[in-house]
Parts: sequence; structure tokens; C-alpha cells
Amino acid sequence: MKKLLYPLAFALTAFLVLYSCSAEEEDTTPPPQVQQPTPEPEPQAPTQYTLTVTAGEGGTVSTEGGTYDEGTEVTITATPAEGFSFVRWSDGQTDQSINYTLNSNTSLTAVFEKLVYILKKNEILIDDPEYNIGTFAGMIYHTSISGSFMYSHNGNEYLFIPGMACAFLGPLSNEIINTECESASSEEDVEPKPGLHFKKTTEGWQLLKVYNEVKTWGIRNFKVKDNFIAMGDGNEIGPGPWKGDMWFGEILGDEILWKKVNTSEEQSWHHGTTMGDLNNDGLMDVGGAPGRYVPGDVNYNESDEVADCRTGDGTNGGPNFFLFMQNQDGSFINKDLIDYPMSENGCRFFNHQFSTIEFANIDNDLEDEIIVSNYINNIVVYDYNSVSNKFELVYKSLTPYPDPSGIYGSTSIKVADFNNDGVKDLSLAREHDTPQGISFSIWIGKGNGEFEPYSNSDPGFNLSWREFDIMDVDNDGDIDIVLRSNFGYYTKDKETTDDGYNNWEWGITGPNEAGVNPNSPWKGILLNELLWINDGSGRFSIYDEKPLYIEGIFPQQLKPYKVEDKFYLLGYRNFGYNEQNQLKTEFYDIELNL
Ligand SMILES: [Ca+2]
Ligand SMILES: [Ca+2]
Ligand SMILES: [Ca+2]
Ligand SMILES: [Ca+2]
Repeated sequence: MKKLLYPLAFALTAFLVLYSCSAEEEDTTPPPQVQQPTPEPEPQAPTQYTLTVTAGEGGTVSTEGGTYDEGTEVTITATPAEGFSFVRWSDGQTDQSINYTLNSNTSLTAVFEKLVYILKKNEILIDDPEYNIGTFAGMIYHTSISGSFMYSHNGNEYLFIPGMACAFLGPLSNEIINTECESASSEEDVEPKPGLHFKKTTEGWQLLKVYNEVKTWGIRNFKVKDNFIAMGDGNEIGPGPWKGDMWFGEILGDEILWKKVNTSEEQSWHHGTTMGDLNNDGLMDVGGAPGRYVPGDVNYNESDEVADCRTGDGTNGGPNFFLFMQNQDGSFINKDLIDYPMSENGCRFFNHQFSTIEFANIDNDLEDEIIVSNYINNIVVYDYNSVSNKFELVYKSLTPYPDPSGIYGSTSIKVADFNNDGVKDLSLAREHDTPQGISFSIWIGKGNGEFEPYSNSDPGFNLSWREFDIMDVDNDGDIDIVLRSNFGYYTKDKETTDDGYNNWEWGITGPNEAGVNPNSPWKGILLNELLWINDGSGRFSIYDEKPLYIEGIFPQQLKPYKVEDKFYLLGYRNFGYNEQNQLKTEFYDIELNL
């Protein structure tokens, strides 16, 4: 069979070759006049590709993609969520909305990043019908002292600006537009002023109330704890001796129920103010320093021991702190519960002024201790002795630190565990009116009731801060320090650190004109130097991970607060009065992403 098939296959091949040659020859002949219609070519199925579009953290995309014919142009748009900005697409394109032509299977991701800050501005008008024009402007501008405070209650945020006399400043520089205090020789010559109470709403910060129930000359120190507030008048009107009232507030919804803690005979200069439970009866007690000078029993008039006691009146007396103990009925009574120590020569220890006071439970027993500091930075702790029913000296620092010259006045003490060893530590702010002066220091608790000076930071006077808050601003578990700014931190150039935002002292008018003078060289604020970040051991350095620069706003005060893990600075500024004598006030609510 095989032999038969072979010649057959050969013959067939020869035929095909011949036929093929003749077909080629036929191609050269003209086409026929009438052609049969050629069938449409079978339509080729187009190539399809898949586009996958996804959004990274912080935004959305207009489409998830799909399967498209080759060459299809698809429009896709990336939209950042609040607090984020669009950066780019994963293929490198930087337009938020792109037309993408599909030529292969493609995945595209929109990349977003968190904004350094979210700024919300709102402006309000504050009626000032009853008080001298300039009063509220001076309180917003806050020329001198540091008593404005914020607090949270029932998930809401509040700001209280205590009344201040003798601060009648216009919105520009140091323009005095009211002279009520020009000839005042003491606070008695001047009417105290009401506080201003604000709340954060969905429409921004709004005035809740002008608080005529709590009129003050100048609050310097305050403390907010649980639902209670203590604030002490630390005005320095006239040559002194200065005096004012201590106030206790109970937070009830949007209200604060204020009461005066002292009698009129008990008015004092409350450079320091604190609050806590000194006797474990569940009622807040209020403390004020330096307190009242109390003469001693021994007269040293005729010997050089006068110098040893240094009391000025030749006795072994000294200032007694005010300890306003709260009674069950909510009233307060000043009780002299401190057993002030005497030295061997019969002089009283610490007969100089202690300018700040704090109540805090350092040893974790049932009561708070009394912690005080004076102008040479001694830190002294008194603890309750249930046998004597007195607070007795348990610690006195050996070394004035860091400045033995004694020119740094203590302004406030705050207690926290700054080095995370489970033992409470102290932070202490100071002031001085020279450019070298304002600083704060950390004293580490040793666990035996003693403290050790550990670190010292000097943010410098040019930053114009007074007092500080402690909170974990960057959510790393370590307590950080936030300076409380009086005037804001203006900058000419956000990149300049040596001659820019800190090249400014009180009295220079430039920064105050910024925002209203288009030719002002000041461009905005730089917030880095407000934030002192804890390295976990209790050493602090300026936040420097990125510039916290905000262009075009010039707050006169900046106050920090936190809501859950979000960190904010609330700034505000006055722009003077309108024709109806209403104070124009602008709020800058700044959420920072650190
Ligand atoms: Ca108590
Ligand atoms: Ca205690
Ligand atoms: Ca500690
Ligand atoms: Ca921290």
C-alpha cells in the first residue's frame, strides 16, 4: 500500500504547483467587469485591558476602574479628604484629574499626604457697651499676664479670658486708647473687669457670655482640674503691695459657677495659684502664693542677727501661703496648716517670697503635697502629718538651679512623670525681664521624696512666652512642653531661624502691624519653638521635624489644647472696634499634624 500511495502524493503535489503557477498568471488579467460583493471581514474582537484605580490613605478616587477596550480614554479624579492634600498618581502624574489612555493592564493609586496644619478661621463681634473702649481689645491682645485658659467639658472646648484692667491697647502696636489707669496708685483706683467666655462650635469660636460675676484686675495663674477652676489675681497695678482676689469656678454645662474664695481682708497678690485636695475630704482646696507676711515673735533689732533673718522688719517672720480649705457647704476658710521650719538661730527658713505654689500628690498617699518655689529657685515640699495635723517640710532643694544669682522668678510648677520611670517629677517655669531670662527646668523625682535638677531649657525672651502647658503633643507617650505665647510667633521668612521669627522683642511694633499693613515684612507665624519635645528621659528640644509655618495669620495669643489624640493651638487677634463699638475678633483654630 505504501508503495502505491507515494506516486499518488507526488502527482497531487505536482498538480498543486502547476495550478498555483497558473493562478499567478491569471492575476495579471484585468478584473471582471462585474464583481460579486466580497463578504465583510469577520470583525476582529478588540483587545481589552483592565484598569484598577485605588486611593491611598487620606482621599478617594472617582472610579475603581474596570475593563476597557484598548485605547479607551478614561477620566479619573483623586479627591483628598479633609486635612490631606493630593500628592501624585503612582505613575508619577501630578494632576489631580487625569485622562488615562489604556494600552495595557494598569493599576493606578492616588497618593495623599496629611497637611501640616488645618486652619479654621472665624470672626466675631463682641459688644463692649459697658466698659471703656479698649478694655476687651487689651484682654484679647493680652499685654502682660498669662491667665487665659482653655478646658474641655462634655466633649466641648472652651476658652476663658479673665478680666484685665490697665490694658487698654488698640490693635496696632502699643497705641494706648484709654488712660483709665494712668494715675492709678493701686487696684483700688480701677474697676476690675469681667471675663470673656467662648465655646468652639461648628461655626467656629463664639462668645458665650461676658462674665460680670467674676471681675478681676489681672489673672496670672490658674488651674483646671476635674470640673473645677481656680484662678488668682496677680495684678501689679501701682507700686504695691499688690492685692486681688482668689476665685473658684465650678463647670456646669456651658456655665461656670464662680465664687470668690477670700474675704476682702484676705486679698493678696496671687503670683501663684493652685488647687487640689489637701485633706482628702473630696473637696477642692485652693492655694495662693506668696501669701501674706506674718511677723515673727523674736525681735532682733539690736544685733546683726537682723541680717540673718532678712525679714526687713527685724523679726523672724515671713510670708504664709494662703491655704483656702473648702468647707462642706462650699465656703472656704484660710487655714494656716503649714508648720514653717525654723533654723537653729531662731530665724524662720524661707522668709523670702515664694512666688509660685502647686498642690500635687507626689507620694501617692491620700493627700496632695504642697510644692512651692521662690525667686532663687529653691523648691520646697510640705507633706501632711496626720498626728500634728500640719504640713511639714519634707524636701528642700540644696542648689538654686540653674541660676545662683536669684534673678529668675518662679512662675509655675507642674508635676508629671517626665522620664517615664513611674516616679513623679517637677517642671518649673521662670521669668525675668532681660533677654537672657525666661526658661524652664525639670527636676527628676528620685523616689525618696527628693528631686534632682536634670535638664534646663531656655527658649529665650524673644519668643515672648509666659507660662507653659504640659501634654503629649506628638502622641509618643512622653509628656512634652508647650509654651503659652502672649503675642504669637511672627516670621519674615519661614526658613530663617537666626534672624527671622525670633528677631523680635516687646516694644517693636512691626509684628503687631502685620496683617493690617500690606507692606509689613512679617509674613506669618512659625510655631516650632512653641513645642519642646521630650526625648523620653526628661530632656527637651525644639520640634524640628518640619517647619510649622502658617502664612498670613498673626495671632496675639496662642493656647494649646488636645481633643483625643489631635493637637491644636487656638490663636486669636483683635482688629479694633467698628462704628458700633463692637470689638472685631478673629479666631485661628489650628490643628497640627506633628
Ligand atoms: Ca479638701
Ligand atoms: Ca501625697
Ligand atoms: Ca519620673
Ligand atoms: Ca511626646
